[in-house]
Amino acid sequence: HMDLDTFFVSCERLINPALWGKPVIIGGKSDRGVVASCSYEARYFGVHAAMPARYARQRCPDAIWIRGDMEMYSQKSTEVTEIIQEKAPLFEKASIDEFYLDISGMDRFFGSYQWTSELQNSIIQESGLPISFGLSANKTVAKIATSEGKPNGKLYIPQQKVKPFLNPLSISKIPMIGHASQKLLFRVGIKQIQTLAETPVEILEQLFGKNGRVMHRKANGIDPSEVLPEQEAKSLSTEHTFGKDSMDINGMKSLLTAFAEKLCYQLRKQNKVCSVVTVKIRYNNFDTHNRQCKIPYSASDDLIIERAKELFDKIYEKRLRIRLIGLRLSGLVGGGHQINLFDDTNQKIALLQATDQIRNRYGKYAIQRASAFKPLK
Ligand code: TTP
Ligand code: MG
Repeated sequence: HMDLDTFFVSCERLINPALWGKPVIIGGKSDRGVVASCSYEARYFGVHAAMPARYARQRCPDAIWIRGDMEMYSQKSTEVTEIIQEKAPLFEKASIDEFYLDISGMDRFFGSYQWTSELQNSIIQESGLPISFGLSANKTVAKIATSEGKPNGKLYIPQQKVKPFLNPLSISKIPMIGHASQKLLFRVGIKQIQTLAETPVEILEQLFGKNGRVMHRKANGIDPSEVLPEQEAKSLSTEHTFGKDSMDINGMKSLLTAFAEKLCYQLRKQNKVCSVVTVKIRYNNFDTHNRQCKIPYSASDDLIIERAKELFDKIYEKRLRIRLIGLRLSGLVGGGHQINLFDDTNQKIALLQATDQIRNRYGKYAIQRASAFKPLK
């Protein structure tokens, strides 16, 4: 597993070396903003990713704030991806700045640790960005090793060291354990990975359903999931043909709302953001019209719902009956977790995360905006 160090900050330092050695925060500084990425000098004061700007300002008043430039970051991300692609036999891009590589077999020729160290050096030399790696027997342990070794880390955990490595760590280090699961586990007295590993799996199943079993396995250093080479989707779309042609404008907008919610959820699940929104209308005479607009990179429902409705207003010719309506999100790039945009407020992000968690657990239609529910006339 490889992950770039303080990725957005490191990109900014490339174009402005004066930022080296200083506390730097990427994100919106206003009361509504959040921290997207921060340098270690800022972390020293307790600043961390996803922290509301208000708190970050209090903790580190001297930090240098930069609003961020997604365009540049995704370009640098592509540059690093290309270096890895050229050298690695099989890799998966897991987010804007992290990669899983399956290098089984390389050890016979080079020794895996040496091979990965050389790749790390090439990335640093060629892209100018610092990157850390964790090398181990599976994805989960490798990812945890990366974060333990950061920054400029290179940590190798051979199979026989996996348990001793994991045991003393906090359960929060296991990638699937988010804030809510952590709270629940803390409440029943499970804080260390070792305790989690020794908890009977039935108890975890009672608490977390099927996920409990996976969690238990991961705590024991077991993760059979494979490195999946990228099958890059260029766009996400959905459309619906009506049983009966309609000219109900509010009903159409409600449907577009439901489409946008569904697609944005898919985007966030894939750690992606989009930059183009397209609405498609087919009238009952089969005339088909598309209209698209560019947006700043986003996976946020609010913005995309708003744009979709505006596009609909622009292309819909009143009193014509509609046979089909569709929504497409394109211009996709890896977006780095769930928070991509500097305009999202804490409450909005918390709301998206909470609804995503409900969907992850109970299915993608478990929760929807009421405005996505207007029956079509
Ligand atoms: P991370 O790899 O989690 O963070 P990082 O690269 O800044 O720091 P680290 O050295 O610990 O890896 O995320 C990669 C980028 O994704 C990060 O630079 C900014 C973006 N991001 C957000 O926009 N919001 C978030 O909440 C997080 C965690 C990351
Ligand atoms: Mg990173």
